Amino acid sequence: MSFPRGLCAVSRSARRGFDGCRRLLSSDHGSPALMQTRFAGAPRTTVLGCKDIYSWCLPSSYSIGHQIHHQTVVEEQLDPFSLVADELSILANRLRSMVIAEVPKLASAAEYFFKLGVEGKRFRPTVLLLMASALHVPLPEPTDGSLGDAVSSELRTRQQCIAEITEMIHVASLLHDDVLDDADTRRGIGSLNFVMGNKLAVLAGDFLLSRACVALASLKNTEVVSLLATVVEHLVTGETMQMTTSSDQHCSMEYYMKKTYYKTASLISNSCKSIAILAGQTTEVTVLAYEYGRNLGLAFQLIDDVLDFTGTSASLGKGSLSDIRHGIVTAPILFAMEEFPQLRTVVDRGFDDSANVDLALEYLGRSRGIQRARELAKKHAELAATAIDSLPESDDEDVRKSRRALIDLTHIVITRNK
Ligand code: GRG
Repeated sequence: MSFPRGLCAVSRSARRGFDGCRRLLSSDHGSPALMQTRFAGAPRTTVLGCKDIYSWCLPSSYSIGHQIHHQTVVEEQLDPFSLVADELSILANRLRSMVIAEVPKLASAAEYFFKLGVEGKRFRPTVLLLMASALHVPLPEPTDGSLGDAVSSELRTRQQCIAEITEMIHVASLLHDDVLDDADTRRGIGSLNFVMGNKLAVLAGDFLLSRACVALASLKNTEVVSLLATVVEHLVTGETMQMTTSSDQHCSMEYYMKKTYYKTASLISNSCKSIAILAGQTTEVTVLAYEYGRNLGLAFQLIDDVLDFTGTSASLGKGSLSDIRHGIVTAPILFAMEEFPQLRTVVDRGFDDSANVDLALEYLGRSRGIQRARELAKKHAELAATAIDSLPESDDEDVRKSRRALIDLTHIVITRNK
């Protein structure tokens, strides 16, 4: 199964015309790809030019061709991040004002990761703002002047609020995670627990979570409140699953995928779904928004787990090796174990001894573990792209551009090297 580069820009009707697309949407959070997309006999696309402007280290050949009625039209590559850049900076300012606290120590702790330059990749708000545009249904021309615009802008503000809440929940979970892991760095600077101590880091996480709750309540939508409250439960469940594994669970791919959904994919998938709910979309569309987020989140984490071994290069041992050193068994090792069952004994011994880490790396190097983890990420990226491609058609240029950007993101996620 191949994931044709640049397919994102191929118009949906053209794509349907030549692909043998089979969709089997799954309700099983953890299962690997249940959907297959086969692009048989696709006409060759000649790409004449492109632009590489991503901050996530895209391969230099990354490009897009646009296929309309057997004609190839070159399309300028748009950076998904720059598409929402203005809105992201408004969002960043609003977030800074939302986390102001009464007590100075708490204020400086809570704003720590919202300060200019330490905002992270802003992956989640970018996805959510693009999803909001991708699901935009242009209202009929208002007969009385600006009423239609006011409705649209009110909805956009509510959807931005979802992006803000999501980012606050995300940062709160990072603060707590760093305390649990006793981490000393995060986003290239000292982690908050390292700089201000565990107690303040935990309290700052609680504070962000409470501000997220207040913002969530202001939306007055019980379905969305319930979804995002469940996300917090999932974060805690995933974290607990990771720290309390039996030997069998340690070595189970199913357990790993379930934990990955809880720890990483639940937040982005349920936030995408919330964006669709606020837009008053049909159940079918909200499910597609959810599926996009779920599969993108799973692909994102699978690549994160590969990068932990390889870092920016393709060679083993070039990553931070933080997971294995913390005794966390991820997809590459699980796949390696399928090829070399004797690796299980190494895993069972734990990784306190660095000689054991080296032995596991040796098995991993001899196996197809890294490759298979990448392939699984690619499958999930394809599923995410198919979810966007399955949305009801739209003639609106901004809607189409945002959908293309969401599909481009699926490619960025699996080709990133940091
Ligand atoms: C207080 C909400 C709350 C939960 C507490 C500790 C815990 C329960 C949950 C931890 C969940 C966790 C840290 C999941 C990891 C998610 C993840 C992949 C983080 C890295 O995301 P990036 O790379 O980070 O997008 P940046 O720094 O770019 O934002």
